[in-house]
Amino acid sequence: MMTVFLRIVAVLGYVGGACLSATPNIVLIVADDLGYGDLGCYGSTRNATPHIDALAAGGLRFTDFHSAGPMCSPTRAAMLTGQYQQRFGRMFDSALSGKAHRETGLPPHAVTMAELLRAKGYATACFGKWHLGYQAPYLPTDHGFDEFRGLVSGDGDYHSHIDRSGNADWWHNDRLQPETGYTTELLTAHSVRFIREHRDRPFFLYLAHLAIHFPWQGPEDPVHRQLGNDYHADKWGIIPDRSHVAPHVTAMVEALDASTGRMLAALRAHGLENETLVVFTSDNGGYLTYGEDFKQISHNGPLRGQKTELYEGGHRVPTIMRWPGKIAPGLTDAMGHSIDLLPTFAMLAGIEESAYTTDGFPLHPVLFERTALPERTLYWRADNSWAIRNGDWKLVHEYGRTELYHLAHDLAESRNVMGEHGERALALQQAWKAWETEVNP
Ligand SMILES: [Ca+2]
Repeated sequence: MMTVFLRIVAVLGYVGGACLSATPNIVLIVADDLGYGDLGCYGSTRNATPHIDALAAGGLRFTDFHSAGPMCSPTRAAMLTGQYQQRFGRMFDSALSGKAHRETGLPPHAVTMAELLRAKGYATACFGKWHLGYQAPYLPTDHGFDEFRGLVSGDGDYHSHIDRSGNADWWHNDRLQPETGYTTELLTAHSVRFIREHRDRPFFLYLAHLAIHFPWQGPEDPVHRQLGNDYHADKWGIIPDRSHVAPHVTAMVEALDASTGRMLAALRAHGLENETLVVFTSDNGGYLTYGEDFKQISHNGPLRGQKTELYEGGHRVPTIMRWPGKIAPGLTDAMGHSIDLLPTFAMLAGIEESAYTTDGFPLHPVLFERTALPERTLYWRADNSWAIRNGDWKLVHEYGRTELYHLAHDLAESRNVMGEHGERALALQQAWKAWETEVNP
């Protein structure tokens, strides 16, 4: 009875006024390090991504969507909690390290979207890379997920599932449980199985791919890591031509695309397409190069910079949302952000606003009415780098320099207009400082 009730209950409190007839299943697919230009629908001519392109053709494709950080852990903390990750401490400015952060993680008091949705009757699962804590009480099963399969560290061998420190890193809930197979395919198989098992009730599936994070290993590339060896100085995989990493990454992107195709086919096979919101995004921008050697890795389209940087290439990410019959297909230049997903999902599930706090906006006006979001300012901080965005203006502090860009005229952040707009830059800098003072715990 509960299930039936949840399926037919109207979504209340929707600001736009349109009445959505049912609470959808939610499938959140997060690629890792996937650049703004790595998909066909975002202009890639190198990678064939027909399934993700089809998802985009049937949904809404964002051109101005941002990850909360230019690295893995920061964005994940923000996305799952709907709050700036800085509220949970300085360690979320960067990636959680398997050496320095083994005893800590996303704090137990943080309320995640999985906890909120589970309390509303959703079955919840996380399949993939966690990277928000290495042990209890920081694991997915401590944060609202009924089921977890995958890895807790930031990277693992795609075949042997050994982490950078030489530890086994493949889990079932709160225990290590090895499985055989290529990471992207294993995660997909669990996801397809989960959809089948929960086809008759609302579910929330967080498919947090490791792809296309290093080690750069396509399905046909060899095993790289063995138990007990340290790979901190050799973490990238077996790359015979370091100046041309592209073939390995393309194979990874195309496996990711095949995975997406299987997910969409599973939804279709169970008749769930029209009752499922599918969100596809990335946790940060792609690497173009790494160190002196590794070149031709990802593409960030026309954007400047790459993963770890606060230029657009570090945090503007491909993002698609599809819900047939509810979200009209098309393109939007609305400015979205990782922190918007939690309030969006919460509103769709009819969760009371008093149940959570968020720094984000529900994306309902964009998704269902194609009207503008309220004006707002977005903030980033990554150790010594920071950025602030208001409208088309972006002030970015990177490599010790502070620069002002007008993104509508200069998406590539090539012409610093600080000299012509000093007062604006100063106002943005003050706003960023006020934000930083406010978020620090
Ligand atoms: Ca990442």
